[in-house]
Amino acid sequence: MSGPGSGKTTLLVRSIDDLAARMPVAVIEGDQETSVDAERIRATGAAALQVNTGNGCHLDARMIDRALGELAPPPGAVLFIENVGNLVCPAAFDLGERARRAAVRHRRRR
Ligand SMILES: Nc1nc2c(ncn2[C@@H]2O[C@H](COP(=O)(O)OP(=O)(O)OP(=O)(O)O)[C@@H](O)[C@H]2O)c(=O)[nH]1
Ligand SMILES: [Mg+2]
Repeated sequence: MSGPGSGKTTLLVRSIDDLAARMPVAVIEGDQETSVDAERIRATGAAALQVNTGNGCHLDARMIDRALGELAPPPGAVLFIENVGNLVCPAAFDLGERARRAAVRHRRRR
C-alpha cells in the first residue's frame, strides 16, 4: 500500500525476481481502472489477477476472497496484494493479510 505512483508494482516485480525460484508467487493487483499492473507482474512469470474497484478507493476482503478463488495459488505460495494507490482508505480495511508494507520512492542518484 502507498500513494499513487510511489513504486508498489516496481517493488513487487523486483521481489518476485528474488523469490520466484524459491516459492510460488501470486499477486492480486487492485486498481481503480486499468490492468497494466497485472500485465507487468505476469511478465515476470508469476500469476496475477487484476481487481478493478471502479469508484472504490480500496480493496475489501470479499474482493480478495473472490480473486483468491480465481487465482487458486498452490499450497506454500506467497500472496502479494497491491492495494489501490491511496494512503487513506486502504488502511481501515482488513484483507486478512499477515503483514502490510508501504512503498517509499527514493530519489535516484545522479
Ligand atoms: N526514482 C525512483 N523511481 C521509482 C522508484 N520505484 C519506482 N519508480 C518509478 O516510478 C514510477 C511509478 O512506479 P510504479 O511501480 O508503477 O508505482 P505504483 O505505486 O505501482 O503506481 P500505481 O499502481 O499507479 O499507484 C515508474 O516510472 C517507476 O519506474 C524508486 O524507488 N525511485
Ligand atoms: Mg501499481
